[in-house]
Amino acid sequence: MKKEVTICLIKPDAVQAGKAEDIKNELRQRGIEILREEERQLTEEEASMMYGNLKDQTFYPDLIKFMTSGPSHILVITKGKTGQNIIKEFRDLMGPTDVEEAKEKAPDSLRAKYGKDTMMNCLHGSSSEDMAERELAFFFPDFAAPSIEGKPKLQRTL
Ligand code: YYY
Ligand code: MG
Repeated sequence: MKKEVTICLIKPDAVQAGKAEDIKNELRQRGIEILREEERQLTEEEASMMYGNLKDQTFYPDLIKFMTSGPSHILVITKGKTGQNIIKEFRDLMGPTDVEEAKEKAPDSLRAKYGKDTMMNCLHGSSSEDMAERELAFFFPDFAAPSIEGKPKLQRTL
């Protein structure tokens, strides 16, 4: 049996504001399962791995500074038996990058509810299967999905 998972990272703005538990509860309320979690401050290497595609943007240095400014909560999440479509489902649940746009177009999204602005937008979610695989290998190199109810270990589909 294969199981799709993705990385959900609660950014330093939300952790600093004491919203991490509220966000995790929102995930659980929607049937999302947290398989792993770790609280720690990202290194520059980790932040640049996540955002390497943006390194020519003017906001990039500020983004790296922000992402390494305080603790994040890094989660491996899935949903249901197969996790099917969790990468996209979580991206939809986060909502648009710009919090103002999120409030306007997706008022129930987590960024609309817990984000501050375009950079301090409370959450990161892997953008594709390739990025989910990369981020998972980077943040949780020893990750193996747990066996459930005595079934053999699940394989990751990333
Ligand atoms: O995947 P997502 O986080 O929704 O947006 P991206 O366009 O990949 O940008 C990644 C990250 O960069 C965003 O979450 C905040 C920051 N950023 C910014 O500070 N200013 C922008 N104009 C665009 C993105
Ligand atoms: Mg992105």
